[in-house]
Amino acid sequence: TTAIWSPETLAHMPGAEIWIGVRTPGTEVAERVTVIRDTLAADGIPIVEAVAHDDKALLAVHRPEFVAHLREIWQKWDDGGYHPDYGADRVVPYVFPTEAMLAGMPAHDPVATHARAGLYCYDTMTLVGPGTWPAARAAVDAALTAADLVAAGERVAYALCRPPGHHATPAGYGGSCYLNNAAIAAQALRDHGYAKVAIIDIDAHHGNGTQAIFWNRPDVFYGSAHIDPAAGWFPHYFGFADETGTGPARGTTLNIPLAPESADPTWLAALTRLRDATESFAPEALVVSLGVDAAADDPESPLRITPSGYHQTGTILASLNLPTVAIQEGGYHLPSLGTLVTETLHGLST
Ligand code: SP5
Ligand code: ZN
Repeated sequence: TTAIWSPETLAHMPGAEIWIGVRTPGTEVAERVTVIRDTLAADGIPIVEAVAHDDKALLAVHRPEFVAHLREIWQKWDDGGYHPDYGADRVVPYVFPTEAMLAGMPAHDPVATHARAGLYCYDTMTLVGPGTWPAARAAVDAALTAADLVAAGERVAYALCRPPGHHATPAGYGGSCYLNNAAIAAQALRDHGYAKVAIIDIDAHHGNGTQAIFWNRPDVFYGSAHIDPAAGWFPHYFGFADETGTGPARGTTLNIPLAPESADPTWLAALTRLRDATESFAPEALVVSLGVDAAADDPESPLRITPSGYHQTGTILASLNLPTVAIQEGGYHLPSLGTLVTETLHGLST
């Protein structure tokens, strides 16, 4: 197993997240990366820096106008004087042009930056600052470097991506995610010639962005076990068992929502179901959306998975015997984060 990271991923400092109108410090911090990197290093896992890649796979999964918006919105916000005039040191939308406002009418594209800020953003938790684009784009390079290593013959490569990606949709950011690193890795594997690719998402939250990107693509399977959105958990609107894909992709999405307080036995049974469904899909490569926020001590989910549970998760996925790209997603308990990741990677490498 080789790990890939980029120092540029440290540049993203959202500084806060605004949840139910309250500005809190936020848990998706740069220290997540250094903690994981230091634990991997202490464990003897080789770590290399990401290699710069072009936008081909990125633009195959995200709309170009969305990508351009993310690249430019911070500079426009800074130029707009929102910080000196109002104390707004991050991009935070205040108008969201959802169906509630559009009401079926043809909307005019606004010019004002404070209006445009809501165009491609779907929550108030996911702030944009000066380092957001460089970090998100560097995370994509880490994912693409991992895909290259696997295509060149490594059985497992791990991209220490930050910010995470699985909530980023074809044209929207949210849930602390901006660009969908796992979807881009899956697309890159397709471009490398793997005819069918499966994504198994073990982050505690449903990866609504990844599901959306491949919703009508029969060549990419999406399977996820996650905290039941019906119990009040993000992303709230998606992640239910009846979401299975559409058209030619019907049956290539599998969601397994889990009750709060679910522990290793329930979790490992779900992972085994995901494994078996993946085997039936018969992919040529695997992407693992490797969030570790289902851990017992994580502040962002009420699931109760142990380090041993993560090791066994890796073992179950390894039994698919597929070239595997693992992509870091969530995981917010700094004292245990590194161990949870290395346990999973050890399992994956068996
Ligand atoms: C990638 C990822 O794991 N995204 C998770 C986004 C879910 N965040 C929801 C935040 C809800 C408010 N957090 C309050 C924490 C209370 N302990
Ligand atoms: Zn998560």
